Amino acid sequence: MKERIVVVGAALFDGGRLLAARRSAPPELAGRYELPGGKVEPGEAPDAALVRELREELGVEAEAVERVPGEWDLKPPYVLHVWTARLRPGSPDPKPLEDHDELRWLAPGELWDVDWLDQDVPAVREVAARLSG
Ligand code: 9L3
Ligand code: MG
Repeated sequence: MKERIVVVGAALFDGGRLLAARRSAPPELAGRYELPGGKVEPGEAPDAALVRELREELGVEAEAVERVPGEWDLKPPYVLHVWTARLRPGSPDPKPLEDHDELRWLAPGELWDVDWLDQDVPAVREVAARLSG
């Protein structure tokens, strides 16, 4: 059986806009936008990992809403799962802390205005399809 490690990415919505976060590292990914998130730790629930990653990366208090169907290959052994998420009442606004250098809130018509990581494009497409459908 092939080991897979799940990376969770957040489709974080606020007021109908989707957050896109520009990576500052590693060099081969820097400058491209992603759905923020990271690796699920051993024994950790994926939705808990998402909340933890958003707290660490953006300083927000968020909650996972639902899994977006699909699984997208990253650099082996990683695979990307995406969850929709929202800010909890009273959460600080997201700030780029350690892993990002720019954040953008994208209105539905602006989803393709940023240079998404190639690996995030199919996931964003799925998020977009569910928004419009
Ligand atoms: N990754 C790709 N798309 C994403 C996320 C959150 C992560 N939306 C890739 C980048 C790294 C690996 O997964 O190669 C682990 O992510 P991180 O822990 O560096 O954020
Ligand atoms: Mg990350």
